[in-house]
Parts: sequence; structure tokens; C-alpha cells
Amino acid sequence: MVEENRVTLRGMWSSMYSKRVELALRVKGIEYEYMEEDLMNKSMLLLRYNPVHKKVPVLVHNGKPVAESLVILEYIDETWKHNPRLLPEDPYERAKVGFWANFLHLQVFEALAVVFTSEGEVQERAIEQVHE
Ligand SMILES: N[C@@H](CCC(=O)N[C@@H](CS)C(=O)NCC(=O)O)C(=O)O
Repeated sequence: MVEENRVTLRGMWSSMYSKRVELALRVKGIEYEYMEEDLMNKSMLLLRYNPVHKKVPVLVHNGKPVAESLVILEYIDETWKHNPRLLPEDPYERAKVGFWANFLHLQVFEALAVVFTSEGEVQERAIEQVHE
């Protein structure tokens, strides 16, 4: 028998995408179990739950996997409709939030990741990009 409202988050401690989902679950007060993934040795479950991208985070709700952090945020907000709402009701406002959330990740966080994992000229360029 499937347990009602069983929520599991498969994530990775340093992943800002995972943190985004963890934060959402905490803000909404949703109980969940956290499973840490080793991205150098991905679990069979991660590959099964997210066969397209094979990435964290994946939220598993009553056995049903949802992948992609922004998609997960929408799913959380639609499934647990109580306040606080994560995204605005108005579709245009929601689209704007999605745009800036994506921008932040693609332009800022990805550049930050390069800052921490590179050196020399590549690192200099990434630092400039973050400042910009
Ligand atoms: N667009 C995805 C990005 C997720 C992502 O890049 N996850 C990284 C960790 S930060 C990952 O799982 N990488 C494993 C890999 O690339 O094999 C989202 O928003 O969830």
C-alpha cells in the first residue's frame, strides 16, 4: 500500500539546485526524508527517477518522481496550496519569477562554481562575470 504524502528529496549537499528545493520544503513546512546522492557514483534510483538528465534534485512524492528544481517548486506549490505560496498566482508574475530564478542560476551560480573550481585566467573571467 502506498503511504500518503511520503516525500523524499534526493539531493547533494553542495548543490544549489537541491538547496532551492530543501528551502521550499522547509518554508512550506513539509516533512520529508533527505537522501544524499554521490554524483560520482549515482544510485540506481536516481538514474531510474531522472533518466533524462540523471541529476539532482529529484523529489519523490508517494513514489512519483519530479525532476528539475523549478518544476519541483511549482509542483510543491500546486500540491501543498497552503501559505506561504512560493510563486505568485498571476501567470505573468510567475513567469517573471521563473525568468529571474533561471537567470540567477545560469549567470551567477554557474559562474561562481567556475570561480571555485578554476584558476588563472579562467577564474579571473568568472569573477568578472559574477561582479557584472
Ligand atoms: N536544471 C537542473 C540542474 C540540476 C543540476 O545541475 N544538478 C547537478 C548538481 S548541482 C547534478 O546533479 N549534476 C550531476 C551531473 O551533471 O552528472 C535543476 O534546476 O534541477
